[in-house]
Amino acid sequence: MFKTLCRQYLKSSFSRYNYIIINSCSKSMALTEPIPFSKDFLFRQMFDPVSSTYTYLLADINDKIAILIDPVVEWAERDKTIVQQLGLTLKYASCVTYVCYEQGVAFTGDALLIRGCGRTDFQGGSAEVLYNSVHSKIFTLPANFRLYPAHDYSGRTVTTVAEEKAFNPRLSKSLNEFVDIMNNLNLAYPKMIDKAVPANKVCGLYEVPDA
Ligand SMILES: N[C@@H](CCC(=O)N[C@@H](CS)C(=O)NCC(=O)O)C(=O)O
Ligand SMILES: [Fe+2]
Repeated sequence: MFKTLCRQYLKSSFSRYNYIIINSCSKSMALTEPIPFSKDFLFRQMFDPVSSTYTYLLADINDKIAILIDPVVEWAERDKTIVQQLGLTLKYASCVTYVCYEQGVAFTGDALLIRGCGRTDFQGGSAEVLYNSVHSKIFTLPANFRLYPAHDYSGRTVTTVAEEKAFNPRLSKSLNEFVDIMNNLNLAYPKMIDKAVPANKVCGLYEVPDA
């Protein structure tokens, strides 16, 4: 039996989406049947090309209550316009790992990225804590849960628990191997870190221009 897998990729030039449609007839461990979104669930994925950040708008279309996950302050006007035009009431905006069981999705923030993970070399970062948190909180979710990260640097938009357990080149390894990988990434000092870490420590409520 042929099943169709359709996945959206975002070109970071900000201008084009490519869709890859593959007919798959072989049994693969990583292919899972997604839990469909319920009819009253509104879902939007927005993108900031400067920091490669995804911002998610989720809403209940019956009571029109909305939440924003991983908002980027430079795009507050864009998000405000969408919320207003759709007649939604924004209840909450935050950078969190959030699991929505009913829709079969989890938003993984900087912890788990598609085939990657957030770096742990900032002040207070710990590879061991990250590994244990992903393994106990994300990898224990049902295999077909879709995962939406806070960033992707290669235009990928979504993954699944099954895919990351099988193919994540860091988090599928043992704890010791993971710590070793994370301690030897030798990443450049991030451009916006001196702004981002103090802001994150106060949940982003930092030098926010008055609305
Ligand atoms: N190259 C980017 C990196 C930004 C960065 O460090 N991002 C965090 C998430 S906010 C991260 O963990 N990125 C993963 C990575 O760069 O591998 C920059 O310099 O701005
Ligand atoms: Fe981030």
